[in-house]
Amino acid sequence: MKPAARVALNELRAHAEDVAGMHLREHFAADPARFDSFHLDLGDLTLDYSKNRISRETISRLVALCTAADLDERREAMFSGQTINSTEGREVLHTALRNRSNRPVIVDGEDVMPAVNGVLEGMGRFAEDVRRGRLTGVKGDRFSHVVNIGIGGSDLGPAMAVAALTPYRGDGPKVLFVSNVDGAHLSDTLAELDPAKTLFLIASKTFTTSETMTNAGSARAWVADTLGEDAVGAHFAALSTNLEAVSAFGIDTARAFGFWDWVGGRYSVWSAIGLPLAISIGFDNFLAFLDGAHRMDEHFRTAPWAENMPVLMAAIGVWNRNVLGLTSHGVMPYDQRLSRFAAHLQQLDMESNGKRVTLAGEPVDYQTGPVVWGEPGTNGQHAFFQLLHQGTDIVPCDFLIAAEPREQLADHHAKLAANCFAQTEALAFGKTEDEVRAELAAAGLEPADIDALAPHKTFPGNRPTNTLIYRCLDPATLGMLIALYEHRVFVQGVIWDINSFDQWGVELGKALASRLLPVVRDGADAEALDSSTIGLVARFRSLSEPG
Ligand code: G6Q
Repeated sequence: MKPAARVALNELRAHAEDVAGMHLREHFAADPARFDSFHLDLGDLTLDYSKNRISRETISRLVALCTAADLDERREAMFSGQTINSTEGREVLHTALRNRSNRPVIVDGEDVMPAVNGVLEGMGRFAEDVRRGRLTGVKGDRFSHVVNIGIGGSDLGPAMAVAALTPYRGDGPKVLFVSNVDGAHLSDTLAELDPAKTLFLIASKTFTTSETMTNAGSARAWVADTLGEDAVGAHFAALSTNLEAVSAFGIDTARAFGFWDWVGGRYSVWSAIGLPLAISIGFDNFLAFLDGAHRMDEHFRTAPWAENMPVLMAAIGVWNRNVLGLTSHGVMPYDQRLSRFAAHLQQLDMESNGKRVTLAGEPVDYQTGPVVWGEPGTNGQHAFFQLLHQGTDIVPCDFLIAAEPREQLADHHAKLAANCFAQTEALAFGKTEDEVRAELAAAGLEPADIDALAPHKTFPGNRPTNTLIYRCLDPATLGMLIALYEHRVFVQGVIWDINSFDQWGVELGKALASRLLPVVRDGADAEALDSSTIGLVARFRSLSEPG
């Protein structure tokens, strides 16, 4: 951490002794209009951050921390295409992919915008051709299904967004996702499909990822076996930065949509990796999705820190993590179609900020990224919310909800919203032992029973949450929400002085599995391995032998 940021963080820790001991009940009692000063609107998106254990002074001090961390300079370095991913020598320019202003973005002396717009146009033509049946299978059938084969960043973002925007599909094909190298994923997906009506998108930045290439090979065989080798061309397209490998696989480069090494996998839904989304919702809606993200980019670039949504969310996250010592972060969309949102954010946040050394390579002596997890409400309430209310760990959570339901089904949406707000209320204010005792007495319980039950029914409260409300989950709003979290991750990475854009932990996994494959599959020499791995491989091979 930069020396000035360290000073600011230490000052925050000293300040915490005054403020963090104060219960949220007291904060709200002291300032009955607390919501007014602790919420922020950006168009139809509102962030309520009043239910955090913070005061106005905390916000000023968090702003000072951002300034001390040179956030201004780092943000400019990202948007202007400097090589901020230092360990891979790359720029970080996912914002250029949704730069709807077309302001030039210069990399190596050249504006990248014409190339970005060129790929976008090609994606638009292809997406609409598939949706309208102008592009067909080899026998002239309209595509009823599109199967995206990719993993990690080449899967999670588009899979989440396709699910989120299901109502925009219209009469377009159904888009499915296969990621796991477990053959069950591909087999179960293809079981329902007709090869003559299926289009495969092979999504891989590198076009070398073992899981994706294995699934792509099996999908190719499925098409060739059923429709003939010559059919492959009509049933495949590719999304990649490695166009040579795409050709070698047998996909015509006219059906390959490129992007650039300055797009990180987990930030790539805005690039050609977004093609399955563009096919699912139509190109105009895809452009609206980019517009929403661009709107958040402009807000992040221009709003003062104290009125800047991603900065506030990031800074409060640092307060929870580094000052209050909280170890995980929950994301609870009260929006069923955001069922994969937490999974996407998990990758975005944990792959970006799960780092243990600074940009200079020094081990950090403070906590970096928290564990991120979550599930849609109200389901979570009937499962793990018990721990959120009464467990020994305090988990700060973000709650998300749309004001307008898509489905006009009785009072479902009012019930959904009432649950969402009630949870944040209960987490913040809890229920004191006195309140519990009064309730039990009113219910006619004997004093001895009240004594026995009261501790179990007491809720400490004082558990921090943010709530995000938006009008409805449309493409622009989804774009804004994803970009909001991307910038939140960026700001935290700046404060922690880490590289949020490499992923050596992922690379390690890729290398280790290929070393073991010959041992597992072919029984190759296992001598150099540890006894546990040797034992497991031997047992695996003996159990999998026929008969
Ligand atoms: C994302 C990571 C990782 C990556 C996958 C797939 O930021 O780098 O999740 O997206 O490993 O990689 P390919 O797209 O190269 O197949």
